Amino acid sequence: MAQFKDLSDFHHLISDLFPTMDAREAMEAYGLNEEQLAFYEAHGYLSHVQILDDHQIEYLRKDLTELMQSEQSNNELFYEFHLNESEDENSVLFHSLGHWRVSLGFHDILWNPRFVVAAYQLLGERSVRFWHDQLFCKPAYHGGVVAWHQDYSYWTRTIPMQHLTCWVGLDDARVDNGCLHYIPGSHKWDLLDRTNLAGSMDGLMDFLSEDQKAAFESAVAIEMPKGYGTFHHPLLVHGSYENRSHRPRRAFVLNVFADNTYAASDEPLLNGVPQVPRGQKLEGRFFPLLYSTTTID
Ligand SMILES: O=C(O)CCC(=O)C(=O)O
Repeated sequence: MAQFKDLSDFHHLISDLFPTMDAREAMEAYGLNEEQLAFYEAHGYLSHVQILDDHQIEYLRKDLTELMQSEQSNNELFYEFHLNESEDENSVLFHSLGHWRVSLGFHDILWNPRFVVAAYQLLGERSVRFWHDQLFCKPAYHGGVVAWHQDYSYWTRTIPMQHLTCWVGLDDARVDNGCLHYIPGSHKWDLLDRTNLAGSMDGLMDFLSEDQKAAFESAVAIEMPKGYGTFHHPLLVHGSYENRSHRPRRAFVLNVFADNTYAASDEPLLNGVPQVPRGQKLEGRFFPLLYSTTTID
């Protein structure tokens, strides 16, 4: 893993892990088709989009191993670092934010053409700006849950709601190792209260109507090969169960919003990031533009 001091200084690919392409070439090579876009619109998610090849998976796995060392808990470049967010040693959930500043691979993944092109299209062909990254890793046998939630319930400090999440597995994701589950169509629900992310699966149930509870009977398990990504809407309800298998379930998440998103609070938006006054546009060092419409006109 590269030992740069703070990779947020660089708003472009640094390594040769991903190909350098202009916006048009990237769209021609990796653009989503009409059917995929219509599926996202109807269901609130789009899964099975290839994001990484085998070499890129191996590279990111090596970086991940170093990022998960306990010494990293002293690294102030992370926005958050939890060796076990659940606080129960029998159900471990490693969770971090801000590792794009620390690791070359997790920095460059933000500019991966396969990712940025899909994000641009799913945001309704609007320029894509980085919000933050996340790692969610569950060790074999005792990996913890991620409670049912809507992402935007944690993000109301940024407006308007024009956000998008991409989850990518670094292991094959299956029901037995705690893959993501979605409630299709829940992106059309109103914003619900936020719950504790780790610990218990069902905190959200207290806030749901009977019809909404019934929708959980149609939950979909997102089983995907490693290196594939699933995109979801900021209101889509999702969560994941324990890892009961002998395999780890390692994943990273990229959270973006359309350009022209603003701070809705005077509180710091992310730990260690200078405060952005309420009403000011999110841009600059910590919120780089990843794919711009102007470059493909
Ligand atoms: O990795 C998981 O199990 C949960 C991920 C998640 O909540 C998200 O992608 O928003």
